[in-house]
This record gives sequence, structure tokens and C-alpha cells, in this order.
Amino acid sequence: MQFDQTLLTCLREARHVVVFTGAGVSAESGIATFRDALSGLWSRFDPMQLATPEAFEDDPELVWGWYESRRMQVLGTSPNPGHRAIAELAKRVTQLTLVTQNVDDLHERAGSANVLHLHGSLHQPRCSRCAESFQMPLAPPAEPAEGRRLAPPRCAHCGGEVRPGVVWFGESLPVDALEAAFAAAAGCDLLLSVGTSGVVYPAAQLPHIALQAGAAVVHVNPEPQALGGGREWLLAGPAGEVLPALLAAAWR
Ligand code: BV8
Ligand code: ZN
Repeated sequence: MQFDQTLLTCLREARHVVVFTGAGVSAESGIATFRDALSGLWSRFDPMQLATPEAFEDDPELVWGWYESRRMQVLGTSPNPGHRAIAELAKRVTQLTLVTQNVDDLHERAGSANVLHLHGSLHQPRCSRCAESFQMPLAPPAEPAEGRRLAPPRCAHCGGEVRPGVVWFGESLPVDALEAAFAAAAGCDLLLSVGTSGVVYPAAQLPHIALQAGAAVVHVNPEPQALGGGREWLLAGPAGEVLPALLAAAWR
């Protein structure tokens, strides 16, 4: 893969790099992206309908079953070369801020630290009443392929219904993570946007904030991206191939 020399120099000389990831960075670990259609029990739903407080209110067993099937899938897979290249990049640059929209823990398992999760995590369920965190069994019974409805567990503290530890549509993002992400985007020299369709706000503002602040923005995505001009590049391809190649080219 050929890279623009200006881009390679910009990456090598960057004082502060922000990496902003979406579902695409976990695709090569076998985790379906948000754009991918759902399967089995949930095939008739759009994720946008299920990832809401109303859906959980309406049918907690359908929604909790969906999140459990996703959590099991994540536990059953591993980080891919894209996750590992991002963890490696943190050792090559002076400062790296990793911001993810993903709710899996594959960045952490690849060795990345201080990951800013803008949309929460599958691995931090909490009581929907008292917000007490709830410890899930790591090795629950195997998931049937077509999925299943599951009654959410009850909080040991107050008996309230446990909910997934994610940010649903219509819910506010964690303020600290969002503020840290916005500040990093406004102060970085280069923002790498990896595997995101950039349609969910306020997270999708990050590349625009970086561009407006004069940073370079690099999109890593197999699909074409609308580039706004300025110092913006598209590296067309899967993150698991592009990111390791980019690091190898920048630090021969
Ligand atoms: C908010 C957690 C303020 C859950 C997620 C009406 C009412 C209320 C709000 C709104 C409204 N209308 C609009 C909004 C705002 C709304 C929004 O942005 N809607 C959009 C759809 C228009 N946002 C919100 O609601 C946010 N909250 O605004 O709060 C508020 C508060 C109170 C009242 C009102 C407002 C909350 C948004 C967070 C939602 N939760 N996730 C869960 O995971 O189940 S978002 C979820 O979707 C993901 O986390 C992710 O962020 C997003 C999907 O985006 P991507 O990650 O980009 O994934 P996608 O599949 O789209 O794309 C994958 C990309 O990868 C593609 O480009 C593909 O080409 C590429 N790819 C594929 N393979 C590879 C690859 N790239 C590289 N390598 C590969 N191998
Ligand atoms: Zn409780």
C-alpha cells in the first residue's frame, strides 16, 4: 500500500494524535457493525430501534437478550491487527488519545489504555434504578445461534432491573469522556478516524472539530468518504490491513 509522504511526515512529527474508532475497527474480529443487518431473533429490527430506552422499557427480555448475545460474541473473539496497531501507535507518538464509539473491550484487550468510551460498554451493566454496577458471570451458558430472549438480572442492592451499560439513542453521553474527546480533537495535530460511518452525534463531530482546529484528518475505511478539503486523507481499505501498513511505512 502506498502512502502520501506528507501524510507519513505529519504522522511521524505529530505531537498529539487522536484515534477515533467506530464499529469498523472490530469488523475483522467478526463483530457485526451497526450498519450490518441483525440476525436470528432480532433480524426484523433495525439496531436503532433496539438501542433505545423505549425498546428496553417495552420488551426488556428481547433487548437484554440482544446485548447478552453481543457480549458473548465479544468474549468469544479477540482483537485484530487494527486494534493492535493502534496500541502500538501509542508507543510511537508523544501523546495519543483513543476515543471509541464501540461498546466492546477489544481496544483494552489489544493493550490500549485510558480508552474514552463515548457510548459506554457491554461489560459494565448497571441497575436501571440505583445505578449500582452489576457483575455478570464471565462464562454463562452458550448462546443459541438464533439468539434468545433473556430476563435481565435483578440488582442485589435494590431489586431494580439491570440494564446494559451503554448509551442509548436519546440518552446523554458521559460528560467527562465527551469533554476530554472534544478537547483532544481541538488540540491534536492529527486525527485518525477509523471504521466509522460518522452519522451518530455528538461523537461524529470529532473529525470536524480537528479539521477546524487546523489538524490533519485521516479516514481509514473501505468505503469512500466525503472529504471536506483541507488536510484530509482517505486510506481506503480494512483497518486490520491499512493501520499496520501505515505504521510500517511511517517508521521504516
Ligand atoms: C444524544 C451504544 C443528547 C448502543 C450507540 C432524536 C432523538 C434523540 C436524539 C437524536 C434524535 N435525532 C438525532 C439524535 C441524535 C442521535 C443521533 O445521532 N442519531 C443519528 C442516527 C441521526 N444521537 C443520540 O441520541 C446520542 N445522544 O444526542 O443525547 C440528547 C439527550 C436527551 C434527549 C435528546 C438528545 C446518543 C448516541 C449513542 C447511541 N448509542 N451505541 C449500542 O451499541 O447498542 S451508537 C452506535 O451506532 C455505535 O456505538 C456507533 O456509535 C454508531 C454506529 O456508528 P459506527 O460505529 O460508525 O458504525 P457503522 O456500522 O455505522 O459504520 C461502520 C463503518 O465501518 C462503515 O463506514 C464501514 O464502511 C466501516 N467498515 C466496515 N468494515 C471495516 C470498516 N472500516 C475499517 N475496517 C473495516 N474492516
Ligand atoms: Zn439497584
